[in-house]
Amino acid sequence: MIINVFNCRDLLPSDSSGVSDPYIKASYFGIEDKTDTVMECLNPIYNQRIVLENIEIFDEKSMPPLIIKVYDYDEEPFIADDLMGTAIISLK
Ligand SMILES: [Ca+2]
Repeated sequence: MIINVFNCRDLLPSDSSGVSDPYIKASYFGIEDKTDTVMECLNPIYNQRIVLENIEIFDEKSMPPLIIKVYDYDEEPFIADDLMGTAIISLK
């Protein structure tokens, strides 16, 4: 599965500095990958391709949705990145 990620617009600030460090993670059937992080930006431009390999479809009628999540990268160790938003895309 190939996902072309172009950009985000008008993201909300997640850091106390008033900006975010967003990246996009796509997952399907437990297989996931992400874009690079754009530091300190609320309108990031990615123009990247996420390729999810080794996906096996057995029944097209029961295909799960594609999950796209936007995270704010944080440099603090032992603290998870902040989830900024989720899109659930039906592929049926
Ligand atoms: Ca951050």
